[in-house]
Amino acid sequence: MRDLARARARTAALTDLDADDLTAQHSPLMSPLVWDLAHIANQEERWLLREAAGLDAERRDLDELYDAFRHPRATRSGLPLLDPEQARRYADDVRARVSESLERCRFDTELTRDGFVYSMIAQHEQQHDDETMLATHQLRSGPPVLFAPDAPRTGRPAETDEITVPAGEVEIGTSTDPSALDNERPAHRVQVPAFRIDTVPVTNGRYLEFIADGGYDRPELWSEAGWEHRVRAGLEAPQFWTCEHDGTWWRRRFGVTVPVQPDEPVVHVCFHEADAYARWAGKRLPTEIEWETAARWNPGEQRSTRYPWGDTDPGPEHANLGQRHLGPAVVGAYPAGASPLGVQQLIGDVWEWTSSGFEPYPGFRAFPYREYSEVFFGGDYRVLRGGSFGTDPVACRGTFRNWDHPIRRQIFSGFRCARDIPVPPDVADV
Ligand code: AVJ
Ligand code: FE
Repeated sequence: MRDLARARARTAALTDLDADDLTAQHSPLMSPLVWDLAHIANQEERWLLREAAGLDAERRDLDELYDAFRHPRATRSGLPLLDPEQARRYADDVRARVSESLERCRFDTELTRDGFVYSMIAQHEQQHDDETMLATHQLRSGPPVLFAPDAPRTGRPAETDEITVPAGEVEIGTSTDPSALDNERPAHRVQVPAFRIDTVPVTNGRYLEFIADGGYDRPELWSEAGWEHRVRAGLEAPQFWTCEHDGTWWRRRFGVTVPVQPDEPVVHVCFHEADAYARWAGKRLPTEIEWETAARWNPGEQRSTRYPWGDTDPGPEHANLGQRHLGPAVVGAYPAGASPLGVQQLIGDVWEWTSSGFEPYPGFRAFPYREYSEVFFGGDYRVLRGGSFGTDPVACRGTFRNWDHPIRRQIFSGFRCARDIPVPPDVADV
């Protein structure tokens, strides 16, 4: 219940705007915020009231209106949506009945065991808060309405740019984490060859070198689909960046224009930009298996942990999560969050693109509904890992898998690079 209450406080803060702002379509990529508000409540009604507690519907008539698969985001402002006051009241009414039902009945079903469905709904609300509502705030024009203290500005420089992860048979995914969603299951072992991975996410400073070296003008650095997109969309720099006449770079962040900080992770790049940068750097993006190996595998203990630093819940010393700040911290800001091998900032700051498409793990079973993961498998998506500064800890762990289209960059997406370990010539010869 604490997770649900925290989610609702955040939703309230993200919808503390006047009615025009809440019903406006700020971008064709996003719903009006008032849609998200009622969709969150409708999802909670379906799963916590009707399915988990077996209670009567509050507003079954709203199921169709707030079904994300029936209405594309760009069309939602034209629907007969609840107005902001009605949406808030609907969300409050559902929550009040959920609280009551929790005190009265205790079903033990697969859905409710270990609090799974309550965690699922808290994660659902937080995912909308981070990935749709916070992104809508970033896309919205006008004066700032969100405020937070600056993320840490000092970091301990890493001793090496890359970390070698030795080969091993590692555990990927989980069968025991009570809050794991269906696509994180089941746990399975994978033989992972040794590889190198960047110690920290790619910074704005490094990314500026790629731009200065003509990275956006050299088709050989881009995949075919990436170059086509780069030309069609006119990409020249990360989204929300502008270059002044004097050559300085600025970026708009939640309505405030700030200088691009060289030692912060780059954010608002699409998969294709990350992929081109990696080629320019003589590297590649990690697969999601490699990313999870770096984030969870403890070679000394030969086991996988929930987070890079172990199994304890994330605190402010471990990672930049939970919208405590409105942007990523500088690299090196979270030494306490490093993995046993010394890889830093895998959790928090920016979602990290991987080279992997979104596919089921061996033995996958859709639960509790096909539309969470299964219908997206095999589509035009790439997996992102690790969570951003806006991700709540309830929806962030080493096994958590996010996905989006490779052209999307309004999300809080960055990346780090990896590479194969070169085979020494004397070994290759024999
Ligand atoms: C996991 C972020 C891709 O936004 O489509 C929200 C999360 N699923 N409501 C999405 C989700 C249903 C999902 N992502
Ligand atoms: Fe949803």
